[in-house]
Amino acid sequence: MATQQAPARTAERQAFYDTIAPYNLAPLWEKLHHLVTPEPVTQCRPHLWHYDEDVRPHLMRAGGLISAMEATRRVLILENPGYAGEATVTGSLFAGLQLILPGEVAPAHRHTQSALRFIIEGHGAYTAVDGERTTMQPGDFVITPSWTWHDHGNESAEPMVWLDGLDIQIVKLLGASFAEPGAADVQAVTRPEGDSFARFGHNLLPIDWKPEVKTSPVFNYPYEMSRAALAALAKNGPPDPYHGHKMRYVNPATGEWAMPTIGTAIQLLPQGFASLSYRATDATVYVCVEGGGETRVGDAVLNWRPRDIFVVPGWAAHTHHAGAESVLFSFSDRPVQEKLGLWRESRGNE
Ligand code: 1HN
Repeated sequence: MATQQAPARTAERQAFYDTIAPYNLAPLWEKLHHLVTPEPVTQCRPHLWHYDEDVRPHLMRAGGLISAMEATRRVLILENPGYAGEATVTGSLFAGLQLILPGEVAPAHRHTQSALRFIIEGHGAYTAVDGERTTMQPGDFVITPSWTWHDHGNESAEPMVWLDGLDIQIVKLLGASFAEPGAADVQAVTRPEGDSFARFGHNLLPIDWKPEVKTSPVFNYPYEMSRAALAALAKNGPPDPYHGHKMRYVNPATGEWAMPTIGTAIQLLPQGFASLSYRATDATVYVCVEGGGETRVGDAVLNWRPRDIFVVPGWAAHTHHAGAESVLFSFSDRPVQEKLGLWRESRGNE
């Protein structure tokens, strides 16, 4: 059987390691057990942010300190305590909360990182993607595909806050980050609002259209529609014992995940529902949209209420318990793991 511990570091061996270090050489047998572990080992910690108490007041304070224009994006990073200083919520994904105040514009730019927005509060701000605007409502899931021009603006009378999820660490690992500012702060509108949804969001596709990119051509999945689907499922049959009523957001052109690097899902947990223990290799970020309950991950108990955000590390067995009928939105790097043949799950004591 392969050894799980490094061999003894004798004085003679250490002298050898010191001799070869200047040549940029190192002994694998000192590192092997860290590099190839029998099971996933992660720095990612279970963690929960209570939005109303622990995030919102600070976010509003940031609103008085810097404008969206000066900041480019006024975002407070949700940093996993296991990745202090690394601006990341899991090993692969970024999460942050973005505030845009009435009258503000977050200027146009584009980057190879893909972004998702999940709307937390406010009504009526827009995001524009490659010439089309969409007005955002709480619970909407909005996509900014890789390398598309995007700007945000708030023409409503209230602050607007959304959760940003980006594949920053994935793009960094692969050395594929490119970014550029737009020629103008606000990009020209070239198509009326709702145009993409009319073409791609009704179980119909334009007759001769073929997808040219890997991201869904639908860029706003309205909460109203996802919620209606969940309500029907909850009425029509029993919940899955591990997931409740859980649906993934789909690219209607391919049947794939809506985004190539970030998998997104929405689930309804009936009142009193207690899930059976489950784990999968994709660390997952959840947002409570409605209801309230708790998620147990090892010794950690994460108590969630609407607008709270929490993280379940990869390969950590966990259970959800819903006090009230609850809706959770979630995202992870599952599509990447699946494409690479790495994704695994395990139910109960498997
Ligand atoms: C970004 O460009 C946006 O476009 C949001 O709204 C969050 C976090 C890190 C890097 C770029 C946006 C971001 C970001």
